[in-house]
Amino acid sequence: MSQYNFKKTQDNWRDKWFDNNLYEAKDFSPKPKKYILAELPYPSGAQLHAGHIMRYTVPDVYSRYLRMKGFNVLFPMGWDAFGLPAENYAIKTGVHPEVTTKKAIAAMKESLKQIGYGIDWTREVSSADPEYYKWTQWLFLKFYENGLAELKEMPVWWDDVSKTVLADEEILTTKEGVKISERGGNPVIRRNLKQWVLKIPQYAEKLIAGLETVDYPDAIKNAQMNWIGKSDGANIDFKIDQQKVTVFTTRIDTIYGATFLVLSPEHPLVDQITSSEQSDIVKKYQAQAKNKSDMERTETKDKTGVFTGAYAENPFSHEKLPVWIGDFVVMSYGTGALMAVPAHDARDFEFATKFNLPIKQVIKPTDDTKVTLPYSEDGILTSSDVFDNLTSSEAQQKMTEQAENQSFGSKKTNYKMRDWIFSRQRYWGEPIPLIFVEPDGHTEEVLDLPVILPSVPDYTPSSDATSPLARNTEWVSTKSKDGSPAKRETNTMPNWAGSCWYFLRYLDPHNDKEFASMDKLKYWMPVDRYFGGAEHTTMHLLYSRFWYQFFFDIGLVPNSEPYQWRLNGGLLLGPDGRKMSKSIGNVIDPMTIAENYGADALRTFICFIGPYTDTYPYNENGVRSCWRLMKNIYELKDKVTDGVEDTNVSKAYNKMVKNITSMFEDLKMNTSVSEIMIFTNQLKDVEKIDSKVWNGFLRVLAPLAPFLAEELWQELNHYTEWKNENSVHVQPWPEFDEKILENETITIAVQVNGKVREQIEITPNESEDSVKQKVMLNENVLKWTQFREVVKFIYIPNKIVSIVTN
Ligand code: ANZ
Repeated sequence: MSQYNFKKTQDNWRDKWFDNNLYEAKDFSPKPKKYILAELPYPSGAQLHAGHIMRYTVPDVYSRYLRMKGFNVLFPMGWDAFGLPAENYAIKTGVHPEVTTKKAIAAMKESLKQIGYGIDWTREVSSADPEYYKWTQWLFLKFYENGLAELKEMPVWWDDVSKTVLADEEILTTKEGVKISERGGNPVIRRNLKQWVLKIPQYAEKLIAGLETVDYPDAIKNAQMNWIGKSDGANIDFKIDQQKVTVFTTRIDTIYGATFLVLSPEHPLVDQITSSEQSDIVKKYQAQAKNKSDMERTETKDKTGVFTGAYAENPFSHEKLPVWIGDFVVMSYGTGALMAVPAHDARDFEFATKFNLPIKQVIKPTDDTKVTLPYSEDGILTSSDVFDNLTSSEAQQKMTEQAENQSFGSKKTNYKMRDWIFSRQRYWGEPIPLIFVEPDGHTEEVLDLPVILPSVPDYTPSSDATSPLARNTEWVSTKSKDGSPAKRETNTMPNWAGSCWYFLRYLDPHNDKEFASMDKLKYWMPVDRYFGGAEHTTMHLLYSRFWYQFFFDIGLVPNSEPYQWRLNGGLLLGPDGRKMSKSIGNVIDPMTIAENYGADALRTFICFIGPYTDTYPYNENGVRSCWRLMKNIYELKDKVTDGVEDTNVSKAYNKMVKNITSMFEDLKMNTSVSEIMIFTNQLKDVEKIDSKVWNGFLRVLAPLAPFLAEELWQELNHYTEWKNENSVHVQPWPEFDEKILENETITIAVQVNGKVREQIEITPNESEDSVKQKVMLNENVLKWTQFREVVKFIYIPNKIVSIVTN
């Protein structure tokens, strides 16, 4: 008997699969298509890590299953090769990012092959490849041409260690309240800089509406909605002498309860309205506010502010309200000014209490319950003149109408979502394909794409907020279309750029005329299943939806949502149940597991530990038992022979195929491994295994343990020479015989008045009527029911019958 040798098994087949493009997806195949996408990795220098294995194993099993089900499956992979991780790694090691990235890509690709992921490598793309980023630049210019990319002076997060600008969503707050960069954990500060922004807020409504049409878990939809942060309300003008200040409110119904206004310290009116007595104190306060971020200002519990000395007139009540400035009001939201209604808003309440300002209730609950202020619910208006007794929503409508009729206000919708800062002062990214033409510095597009990232020797960040590319004066000076001297934009695009559209390039990776042909886009899009990490719920997933929606609007893609379906995967924790971390020393290297136990055991283990979405600790015993499972299966092969009919095995086989089919459909790879284990044990108990059963079993095993299944399949069929069409991985998925399962019986208990009186045999899923008939005519049951009235007959399908008589 030969021994299970996973290494030999892997070496036998891996190269044959990949050298012969076994997993190649065919454009325009008449088979129905399935586009299965898993987020592409950063080749950041290290090898494949546990996170990658968690991300890719279940999608790979699923793609393999679909391929066998007869779909034309596309399961591609590429490299998100630009960006900080690769650059930081290069800086750390002193080797150029181009070199380190290429090396990392080669190593990771090799690992992905080792694990046996059925990837179509003919479509491999790398975002740092000029043939790829040429199109990233071209697509950026589409935004620019359509007014959605703009150079804007704005306060940005500045990471002073990495010397770069970061977007809001790349910032974390520590327990101590310190703001740090998500990648690298460096402290960040606010700085005003000129930046390219993409105007994603213009797509807020489309991003909201699109969520209705896609199949994402509610948690993802909600997170995106919160990120977009839509607020319906009104802008209302308050007069301050000859000036007017506009406030944004979502609760115009509370306007009779407004007792003061608060302006952001940066509000342009502050200097004009501040009285001379208050001037010093206002200036001092403004200077203090400057050093805080918007987030710090809105999140802090302790409200601060100062009085400007000015008064504003409430356009409804005509009361004069004191005007304050306070840093909890941010200039970047709404109009940078609010009417404070302390009775109905918690922040205003805190402010009013602290500074002893009046609190006036104007909303009461619909019933007569007593309320404690601040009361922030909707209700019935009171102390609001002609609007008394209206409901909040009636009042909102009427008051907005009046404001519009009398021209002191209008309906307004605001979004929390900000312009997306799209430039970085770093080297390792796509050059922004624009030039500034002298003498006035107006921007002009570079038409000759790609703008190649020059290979500079020194790519360390600069401390003056310019990109390292700015030091390369030869590259920076160029000429405009008409020959005028011009300077290149030296900022590069952020990490996110390449991943906004990579899934489109997979569809036509070698096209040098277009980013992808419309015919191919029409055939493959949208993505049927998109697997990724929870950390990408609001950034990558929103950004790429925005790009795609915009491309749809300008006719570049065939539909308006890129991903039909999305699932976020969980994490693999260290054996101690904590997040893997080098500093704790609990990092598990998947390649070491694969070396010790084989890729099939590793894959099966990752499937077995639980549902895709959950997070689990690594467990060496679990891997070992999956290795044992592989070994047990391998050893069964010597029992295989033709023509051994065994009804029990046949039933078990059909049941196993049926269960695993529905489990794979539902992505329950964890329970499918249990099914394989149960069935393997059953086969261990029989003397001979029918070759037809074995044939079907190997096909079911193939997605989970592709190497072992291939080895045994080739042996079963006595193939001597490799041919793609002989691979187990392109065989049809086995059918199961429902009839055999129907004949299977299960035994269930029959209780009469709480006591078990009989066991009867039924077939699974037998109808209740039929079960009832069997039960009521059963001799032993009749003993307890005859001549009595049956008041209840309860049948819990496939479990128990319970009869109650009087
Ligand atoms: C009066 C009022 C009464 C408000 C009330 C709320 C409750 P969301 O829902 O987040 O959009 N606000 C307006 N501009 C602001 C700014 N620049 N910085 C901080 N706060 C600002 O919040 C809208 C509400 O936040 C607005 O409605 C305003 O307070 C405040 F019972 O107006 B409200």
